Amino acid sequence: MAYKKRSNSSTPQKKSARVPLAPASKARKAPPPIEQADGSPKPTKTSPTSRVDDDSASSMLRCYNIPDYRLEHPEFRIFMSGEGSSLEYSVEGDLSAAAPPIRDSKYLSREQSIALCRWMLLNRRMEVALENLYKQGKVVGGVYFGLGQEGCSCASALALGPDDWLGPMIRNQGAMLVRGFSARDIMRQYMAKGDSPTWGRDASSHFGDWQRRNVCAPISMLGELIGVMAGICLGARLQGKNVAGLTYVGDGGQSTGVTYESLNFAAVQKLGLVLVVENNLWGYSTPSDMQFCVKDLAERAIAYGIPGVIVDGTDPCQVYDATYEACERAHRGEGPTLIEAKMMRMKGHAIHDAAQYVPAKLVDYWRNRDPIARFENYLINVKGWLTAEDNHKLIADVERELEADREAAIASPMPDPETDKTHQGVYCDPSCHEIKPKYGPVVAKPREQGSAGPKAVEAAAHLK
Ligand SMILES: Cc1ncc(C[n+]2csc(CCOP(=O)(O)OP(=O)(O)O)c2C)c(N)n1
Ligand SMILES: [Mg+2]
Repeated sequence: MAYKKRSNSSTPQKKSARVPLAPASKARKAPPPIEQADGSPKPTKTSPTSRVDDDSASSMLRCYNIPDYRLEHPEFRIFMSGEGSSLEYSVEGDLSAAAPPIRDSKYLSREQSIALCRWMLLNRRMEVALENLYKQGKVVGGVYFGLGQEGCSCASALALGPDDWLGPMIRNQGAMLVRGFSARDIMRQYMAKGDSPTWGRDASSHFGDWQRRNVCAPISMLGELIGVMAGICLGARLQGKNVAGLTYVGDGGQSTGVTYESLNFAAVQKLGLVLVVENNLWGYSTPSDMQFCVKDLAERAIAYGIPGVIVDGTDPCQVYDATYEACERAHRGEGPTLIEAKMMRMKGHAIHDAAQYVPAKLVDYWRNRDPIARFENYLINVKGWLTAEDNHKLIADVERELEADREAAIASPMPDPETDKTHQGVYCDPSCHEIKPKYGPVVAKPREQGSAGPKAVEAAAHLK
């Protein structure tokens, strides 16, 4: 059997202009005026809900704008052949193209850029250390990697303000580092140590910190975190503050029903959700070509009436700028943004998956677009913000930090069955702890005409 699928990515070699982020609704272009018999333009209605009284199809035409920050537009086709254990994928397209340059950020300073490079490096080296710990039999459960996605995780988290919230997924361990967790915390967690963030009661990256770091613990059920983050934004608004709630979903996870429901809710309520759709071309062993029919996942933003934007997920500057602008919108109370970050999952789903189904040529193509190597080169050779010597020092510093964290994590004790922490606090009761409003007393007032937020009657009902 030969399965041939449509092209994978965006339009070929179309040079994209730098376009400011604008809400899709605002970016709609009005349809060209249609002339009436007397030569005067015929009025047209563009609202999706408005009734159009004439029978002209073109009068109903609406155009949407999805800004695309990328500097290249790869075009591949994935073919599937064989069945069962002999099933394999092959790829066709221009795989010889040179990697694009890093796009200058509108916002990142020299210091921030160097810090970002360091986070990305720490993210990668920590995952190498975790892989080794797993092979030494020290990890309880599996290990998940964000290899090739470090720029996306770290740059997006760096764009958050102190009052904003992060809801990371399994591949966003870099985001957790940026938000203040240490590699030691993450390694202890994977080894289910007694002094790990969950005291050994859960493994992998299932932990957060709602008190100090504003991090919501990841949830395994794909898409569920989006509603939780929307709820956090709603809670903050009821306390008088518009915050951004950044979370992620994969190309596979974006097709879940709860993603639709949550994003629609956030859109209607104009909540500051920032959803990064990590289109890493695979959902387990299924290529993205076989998961959805839209050309770009950012297009789905149109259906929610919110802005959608495409970035190269291997370019930290593009990711930072798009996330920063989305957070700014969130702070202004203008509602959610969907950012599609295109990149490639450079390892299997988790450590147990050798990802032999991925065509080797495709891996080589994306290896050439390594976010860390390109960002280092950008800082040293393009911007002149880092000397090669400083870069060596930075790498040595990261390695030193990691080694100390790794040793401390290994030396940490396993949970003690006799201590109360091991079996307490799994279920919460009213005596356990009190969750106080973080930003101010909860208030619900009638919505002013045209402003964001729930209607008066709804607010009253919600607060009962
Ligand atoms: C609702 C739900 N369905 C199925 C799964 C099982 N599952 C875990 S990861 C995964 C694939 C996810 O692919 P994608 O969303 O593209 O994320 P990636 O792993 O590529 O980052 C699946 C199907 C799940 N965790 N939750
Ligand atoms: Mg995926």
